[in-house]
Amino acid sequence: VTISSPMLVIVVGRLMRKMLPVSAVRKGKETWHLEISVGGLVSALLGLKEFEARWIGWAGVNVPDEAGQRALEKALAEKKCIPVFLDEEIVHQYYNGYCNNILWPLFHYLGLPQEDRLATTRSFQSQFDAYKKANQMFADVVNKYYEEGDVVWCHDYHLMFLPKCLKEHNNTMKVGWFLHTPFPSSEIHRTLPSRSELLRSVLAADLVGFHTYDYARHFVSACTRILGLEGTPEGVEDQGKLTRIAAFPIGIDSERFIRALKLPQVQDHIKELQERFAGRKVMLGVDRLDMIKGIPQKILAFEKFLEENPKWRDKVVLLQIAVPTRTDVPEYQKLTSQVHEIVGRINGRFGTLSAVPIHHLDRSLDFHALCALYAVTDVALVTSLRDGMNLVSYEFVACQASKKGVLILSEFAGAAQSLGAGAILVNPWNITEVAASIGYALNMPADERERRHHHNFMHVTTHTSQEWAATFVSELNDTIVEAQIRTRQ
Ligand code: ADQ
Repeated sequence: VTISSPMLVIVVGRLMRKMLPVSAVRKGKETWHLEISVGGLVSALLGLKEFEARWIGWAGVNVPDEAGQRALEKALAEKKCIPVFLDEEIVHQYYNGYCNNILWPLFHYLGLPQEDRLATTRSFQSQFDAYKKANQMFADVVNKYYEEGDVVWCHDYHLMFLPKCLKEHNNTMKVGWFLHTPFPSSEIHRTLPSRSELLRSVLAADLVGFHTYDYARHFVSACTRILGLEGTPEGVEDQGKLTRIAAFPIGIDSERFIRALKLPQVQDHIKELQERFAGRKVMLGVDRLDMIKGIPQKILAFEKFLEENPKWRDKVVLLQIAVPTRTDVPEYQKLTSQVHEIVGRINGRFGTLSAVPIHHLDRSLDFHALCALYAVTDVALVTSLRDGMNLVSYEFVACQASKKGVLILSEFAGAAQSLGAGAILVNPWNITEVAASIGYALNMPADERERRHHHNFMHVTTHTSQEWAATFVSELNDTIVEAQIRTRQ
């Protein structure tokens, strides 16, 4: 008799590169090209020895025909991934609409869409209906593959309705849910028309996790104020059922970065960059081009610094690497042109025939190029207006063992809770303060830099993604055992 080990079923809104393992491109009627990422969550979950992992998510492509769907299922199965097929209309209403146009901005304190209030209110219900429908489609796929003993871990704001769908079908299923974004103050959450339904569905999970204690506290207080439920230090209780709520700050696979820096091609790249920017201090920003990352605010602060410190004008360069995302959304297009406009103005103002103060790239860099950039940086600038955690700040610290550069970090990123003692914390809205911090960072004496770096490096290399995943899953298991004991008593 063969007993298979329990499966950790990881359900994500979208299977994709960076955080998640795979992206799919159709090459022919029944041929798919899959790109697999080894970074982020994938390596975190490889560390979970007692479980095998399987991924379920929307493949990010529309596959209307049966033959294409079967071929994609087959190709993904080899990578331990199972696709959920969503048609174009659902993607429009659910993924682009409710997830990215409503929940994403709201959870980052940007409020509900306001351009055309009536149209938004009217379409709100249909987007929420699509959200529920899509979550049920994810649940159907989970149910199809689920075996007793498996643990189901749902991720992010795309799947807040999933715990309820799963538990309604099978109340003994072990279900955890983790939010990668901030959970906002209950005063923000209560503006959402579907506020109660969403909270109740999340509460169907056995364990609910957030990056920081503050987000967990906001969630509990939303449950208290909106649903009238009692919040205890352990979680939220509803009609005798306790949902455990806790903070599980994510980390990175720091070893992967440290190892990469030793590779000859990365060392060569580091030397090239050092030569190219010899005589200048390097400042770095790496972000997805998203409103929440505070890119215009960062560049304006850099401009103010140059304005006030003429002697630095030819001695410092800001490299801003911004991967475009959600390029079909007008707000994101507007942001791109706004950033280009500011960069152009500043380069025109402070550049010379031989050098410009800002290099702005609208693209993603491969892993090795990114490591080399982190390693040559003197000051990293993370100015998110809100950010669940912010892994860029962790990655920078992991690559700074020799340089011991300075991290300027927004107090509105979750990472401020863990790297606050080593970083210079700033309010990104306060451009004068950020400009002053740039000056402070560039002039920081070596012993202070070392002390600050040491603090952050210790944190980043001990609070890894592997540890994060293992802690969440083991807590989920414990929660269920405790609940069983309580029921027996
Ligand atoms: P993101 O908003 O995507 O993640 P972040 O945590 O910084 O933000 O992770 C971004 C990842 O993409 C990093 O691994 C980074 O290296 C990579 N990346 C960004 N720009 C890049 C570029 N130009 N080229 C190459 N790689 C690039 C969401 C939440 C965060 C939370 C994470 C994890 O918004 O707050 O920390 O999930 O939970």
